[in-house]
Amino acid sequence: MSGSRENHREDVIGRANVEDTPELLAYYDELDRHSAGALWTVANKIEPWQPKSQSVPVVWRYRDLREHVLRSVQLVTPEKAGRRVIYLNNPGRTDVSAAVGWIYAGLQVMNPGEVASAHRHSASAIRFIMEGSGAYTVVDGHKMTLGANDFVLTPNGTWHEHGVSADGTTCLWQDGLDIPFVNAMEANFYEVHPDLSQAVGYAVDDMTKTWGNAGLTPAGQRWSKGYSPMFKYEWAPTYEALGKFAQCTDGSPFDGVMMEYVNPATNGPVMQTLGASMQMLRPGEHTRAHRHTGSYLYHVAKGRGHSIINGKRFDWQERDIFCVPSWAWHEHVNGSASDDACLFCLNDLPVMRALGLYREEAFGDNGGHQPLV
Ligand code: GTQ
Repeated sequence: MSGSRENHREDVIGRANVEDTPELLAYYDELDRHSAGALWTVANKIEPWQPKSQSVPVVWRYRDLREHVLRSVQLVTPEKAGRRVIYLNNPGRTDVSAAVGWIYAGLQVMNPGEVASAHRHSASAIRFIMEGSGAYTVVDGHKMTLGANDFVLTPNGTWHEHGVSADGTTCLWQDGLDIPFVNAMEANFYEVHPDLSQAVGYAVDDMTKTWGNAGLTPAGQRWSKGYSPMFKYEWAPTYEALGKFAQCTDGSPFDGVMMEYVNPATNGPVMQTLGASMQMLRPGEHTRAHRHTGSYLYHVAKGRGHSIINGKRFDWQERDIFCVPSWAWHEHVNGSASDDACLFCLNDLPVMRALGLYREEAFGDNGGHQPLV
């Protein structure tokens, strides 16, 4: 028995609507034995009217999770664990270890002087620093130093290792990767560096010093790889840019003052599969609801507030992480009347856009706000 055929009966002309009979059930069993099936038993499921995300909206509260992440320091070493990470397991996506949709996320902790061995894989990653000092990542021989709300790219195929310098403090950060997506594509390779670590071959932070200058790129240098040469994006210039943009825009009715991190060589997304943005919700701002295809994983970089996702309220504060599944209605509220709130977002929009799957819709009723359920 295929088991999936009881999920859907819709009395709509043009949609599958075949009653089970003993003869048909026997026929389905026969097909099953031949590793085949009748399309009308699954058609309404595999071709929904609109996207049906298996992910559920979740807030991972840092004040609840932090102590559990820190406990892992007593329990395992980076050498034994490879990566000392507690991953965010969306209740609807435990089968693929995703935080939302096809995006994986985890919280990693590292003590001063520790380093995780160098490796590379087909999955692309970002590492977004939450707390601590002395964090660094080496990407293909380029060493990037990292502070809170900075993030570094470790694009697919690049050797990378994470560490915390001996004079630093315990660091916690969020990893975000496209592991579930690359696995779904059945294209994931993984390799440990033969020396377990790589030599640093360039001036520290060179890729950001070279490519991260607003409106300027290095004369005569070309960059043709599919990911951004600016391996690290820092918080201070990001926040400054949002502040400047806010002076001359009303912002998006759905997202406030929002800017996308780009590959300075192309103005495209930072990596081929993962995009990132930072948005500022001004004091008291309450955005209008909309929905779009693509999965969003938000990290509260600053402030506090709440989001209403598919009619349910989710409160958040600094360092919390929450997700908006594909095609879920969502609107954001800054909970402070005097200070701004900033949301970092990791998403799969580059995939949606590249494949022609991006679609967006505004919530029309009720002044653009969802009724709470
Ligand atoms: O740093 O490359 O959280 O490969 C999970 C898998 C981080 C990494 C994770 C990984 C990484």
